[in-house]
Amino acid sequence: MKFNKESLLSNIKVGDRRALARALTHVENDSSTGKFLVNELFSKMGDAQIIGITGAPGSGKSSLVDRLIGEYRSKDLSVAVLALDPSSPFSGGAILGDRIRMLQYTQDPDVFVRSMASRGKLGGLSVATFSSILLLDASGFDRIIIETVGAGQSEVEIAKNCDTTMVVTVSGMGDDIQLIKAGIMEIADIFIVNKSDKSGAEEFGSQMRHMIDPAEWTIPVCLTSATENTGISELITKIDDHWLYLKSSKKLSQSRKNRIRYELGQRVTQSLTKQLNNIEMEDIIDKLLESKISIENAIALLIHDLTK
Ligand SMILES: Nc1nc2c(ncn2[C@@H]2O[C@H](COP(=O)(O)OP(=O)(O)OP(=O)(O)O)[C@@H](O)[C@H]2O)c(=O)[nH]1
Ligand SMILES: [Mg+2]
Repeated sequence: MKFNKESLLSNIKVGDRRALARALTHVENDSSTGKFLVNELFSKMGDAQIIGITGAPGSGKSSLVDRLIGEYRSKDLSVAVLALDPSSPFSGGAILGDRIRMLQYTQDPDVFVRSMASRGKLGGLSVATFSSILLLDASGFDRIIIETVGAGQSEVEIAKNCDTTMVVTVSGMGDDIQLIKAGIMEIADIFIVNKSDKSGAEEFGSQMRHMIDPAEWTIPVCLTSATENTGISELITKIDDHWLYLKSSKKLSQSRKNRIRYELGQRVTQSLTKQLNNIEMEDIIDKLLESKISIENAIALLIHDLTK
C-alpha cells in the first residue's frame, strides 16, 4: 500500500507497523511529511511509559532490553525499542548487533525494534528522538524503550526525553568514581549493576546504595544478569514503581512539559544557528574591532537582526 501523509497518520493511530516504519523514515529525514506528522501528533502524547537505558559501551544494554521485552511480552504488554547508534550510520556494528539479537521478535506484532543513527541530517540527536517517540507513542505501545550508549551529551538527551531513565554499569571498571564525576547520578531514576554473575557486583551494588541520598524517589540499585536472566522481574517492578510514583506525584505531566520545553529549546537553537550562518555581520565585526560597540551591543544587534 502506498501511503500519503493523511493515510500515514490514520494508519499509525490504528497501529499499522508498516505505516509506522515509513513515518519514522520521514521523521529521520525531516521531510515535509515528517513535519506534518510531528505537527499533528505534538499535542497528543499518549500513555506509553518512555524508558531510557544508557551506560558504557558493552555494559549489556541491548541484552537487558532483550530480557525486558521478554518480560513485558509475558505480561501481554506491547513494546517498542528505539536503539540510537551514536556512531556513523555506516559503521553498522552496533545496529547490526541489535538487529540480530532482537530478531526473535520479528514475528511478534507487539514488538517493534528500530535502530537510528543518532547523528541525523540536522546534526543533532534530539529532533529525531523526540519526534520518533511521538510516533511510537501514537502507535499505542505500552512501553517505549530508548537505548543509547552513554557518551556525554547523549545521556542528557535521553534523560530529557524519557519518563524513566536507567543507567547501566558493571563492577570493576572504576565506574563508581567516574559516575560521580560525570554527574550521572543526577539523570538516573534507576541504577543497574549488570553482569552480576561476575564477582564484585554485590559489593559494588552496596557501595552505590551508600552513595545515594534518600529522597522522595530514592534511586534503587538493581543487580541483574542479562545472560543468566536474573534480577529482571525485580527490575521491572522498579520501573513500574517509578511510573506509579510519577503518576501519583503529578510529576508525569511535569516530565512531559519538560520534554516539550527541551525540544522547543533545541529547535529554536537549531533554527537560530541556521539563520546565523546566513546573516551578514561584517559591519558588526568591524565596529567591534574598532571598539565602537561592546560584545553585548554586538549580540543585541545580531539577535535583533535574527528576529526581524
Ligand atoms: N557475563 C555477562 N555478560 C553479559 C551480560 N549482559 C551482557 N553481557 C555480554 O556483554 C557483551 C555486550 O552486551 P550488549 O548487550 O551488546 O551490550 P551493550 O551495552 O548493548 O553494548 P553497546 O550497544 O555496543 O554499547 C555481550 O557479549 C553480552 O553477551 C551479563 O549479565 N553477564
Ligand atoms: Mg547495544
